[in-house]
Amino acid sequence: MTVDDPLAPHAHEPNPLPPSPDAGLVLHLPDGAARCISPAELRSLDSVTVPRCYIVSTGHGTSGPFSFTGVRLRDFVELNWPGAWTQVEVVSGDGFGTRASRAELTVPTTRPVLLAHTRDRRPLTRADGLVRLIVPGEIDDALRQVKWVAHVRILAA
Ligand SMILES: Nc1nc2c(c(=O)[nH]1)N[C@H]1C(S)=C(S)[C@@H](COP(=O)(O)O)O[C@H]1N2
Ligand SMILES: [Mo]
Repeated sequence: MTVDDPLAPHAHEPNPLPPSPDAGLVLHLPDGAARCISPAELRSLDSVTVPRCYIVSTGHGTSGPFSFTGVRLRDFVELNWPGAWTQVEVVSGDGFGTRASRAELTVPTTRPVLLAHTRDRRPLTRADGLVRLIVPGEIDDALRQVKWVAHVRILAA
């Protein structure tokens, strides 16, 4: 693991600026195939809304509550990869990321992990973080609330 690894522990200092104007993301499948997903395509999928989400920014205070709407990460994975999988890596264009295990993503909950495109019923702007990973269960800091998701990688082992 190097210091440039986006999945390594990160600083708490949030980057306020989008790394690029383009909000498309690339989905990487376990067989090596990759596919571009536009925000429009994401918006066309079944969505869920999770109310009362907070972004707990260490050193910058907490913002929220927000209601985030988006596609459950679990649904997104299963829609695109019907085979076996063990975890998902979600990485931004500015080198910030997190991973979630299949166990975490498939536990029954009304507050699932989302690929969010909408906040408080308004489309997220690129500056807001479009597309943004929302992990409602993370309530002590915001290190998994990945803005500007650029890569979603499904891992099978
Ligand atoms: N892509 C990306 N996502 C990120 C960060 C970042 O630097 N880059 N910072 C994280 C941290 S440390 C915080 S506190 C929140 C800040 O989110 P906000 O800008 O919506 O307040 O974003 C998180 N997600
Ligand atoms: Mo933070």
